[in-house]
Amino acid sequence: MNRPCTIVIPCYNESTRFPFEQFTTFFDANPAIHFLLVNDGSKDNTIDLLRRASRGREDQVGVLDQALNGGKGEAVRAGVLAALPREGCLYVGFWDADLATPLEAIRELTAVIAGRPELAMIFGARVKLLGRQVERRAIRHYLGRMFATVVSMTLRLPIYDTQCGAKIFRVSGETRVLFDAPFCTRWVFDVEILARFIQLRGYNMESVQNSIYEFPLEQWRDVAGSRVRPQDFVRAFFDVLRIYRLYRP
Ligand SMILES: Nc1nc2c(ncn2[C@@H]2O[C@H](COP(=O)(O)OP(=O)(O)O)[C@@H](O)[C@H]2O)c(=O)[nH]1
Ligand SMILES: [Mg+2]
Repeated sequence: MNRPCTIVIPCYNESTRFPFEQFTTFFDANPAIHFLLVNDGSKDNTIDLLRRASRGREDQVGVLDQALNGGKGEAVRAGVLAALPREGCLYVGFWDADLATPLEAIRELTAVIAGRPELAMIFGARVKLLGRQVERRAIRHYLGRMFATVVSMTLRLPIYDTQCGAKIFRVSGETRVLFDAPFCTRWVFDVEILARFIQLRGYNMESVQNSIYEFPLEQWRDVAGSRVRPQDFVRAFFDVLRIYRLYRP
């Protein structure tokens, strides 16, 4: 079967949180979407769960088992690099395992990027508009807004939401460059991808802005059991500074 899109799902210690039924139901209802479930050196039985989710549909749902825990960015990177050589792979993305963004949005994001050849990437954006269900705890909402503002000032890119765990990229020569080298930060690799893209486009911000699309999600909810701790938030600001120094012209 022709499967133009691979979605990488990074999974770390997800044994009690992984929405198994939601995933398998979606797999069967959407046989044309390829998935790669990446176990990132989990200390629990996440790998068994992932193998079980893939069983009987191995062609459509792959499992990548990383022996060591490298963090979300590295798990995503390993998954993307593994997916790129797949024949017929036109889009590659990643999605948080807790399904804070419902899987249904994969089709919406893919439809937009497919219809607009100038786009290199499309990101889910958590915008709390009337008529949409975007539920985030107030503290995370405001911290998140602050972070996004700092990032958009640092990168000089008016982006609203860098940290949403739902992103899809058009496969091209550029994609490999974006994911080739290990990320220097653990939690803000999304920002690093953007910094690499800006560098790749020769700091031509018009070209960058015309190639990225933020898609306001219909639905997003904070899922309990987040691995992000308050100190990670502080570290994230320093990480943005590091990215700035590493990638500035
Ligand atoms: N690979 C990897 N993934 C992680 C790690 N921690 C969290 N994740 C994954 O990253 C995604 C988002 O994690 P989550 O804890 O929900 O973070 P939040 O929603 O940003 O607060 C999930 O798919 C997790 O399984 C980690 O150390 N390594
Ligand atoms: Mg989460």
